[in-house]
Amino acid sequence: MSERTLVLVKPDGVARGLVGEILSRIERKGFRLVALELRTLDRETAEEHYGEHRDKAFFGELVDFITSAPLLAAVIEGREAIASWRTMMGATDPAKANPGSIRADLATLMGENVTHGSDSLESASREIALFFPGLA
Ligand code: D4T
Repeated sequence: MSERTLVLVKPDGVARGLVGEILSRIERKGFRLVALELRTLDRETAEEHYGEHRDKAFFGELVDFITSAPLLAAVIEGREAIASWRTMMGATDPAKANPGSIRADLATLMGENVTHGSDSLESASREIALFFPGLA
């Protein structure tokens, strides 16, 4: 099924110059870019985006990090885009990510793991509406 998912290249990925590498993987895979924007997140949007982690010990650091510098927000579209993009990213902990995935290839730290992708149809709709309210 063709579906859309939210992709973030987090501030560590932008600062390290990995935007081109990551967009290149998305394009080579065959996904379509629907929206693309470089922006620095405000705390309110970041706290809403990571709302499910509000009670976790790492929440404050997570919000500090994601708002610390510009990130790249994108919406991509294609067959099974949500699951497929999560496979391309690899596990949240880069040390456990499958070889060939973005996090295995390009990251070492869980708190600076370069990318984000929605984890379900529901979170994809919620996150796309949060980052790109203009998209239907
Ligand atoms: P995101 O949401 O950033 O794409 O990551 P995941 O979907 O892969 O993982 P997540 O929601 O469980 O975690 C969100 C974010 O928090 C950081 N994190 C996570 C952390 O710093 N320490 C931790 O123990 C966990 C579980 C990494 C990603």
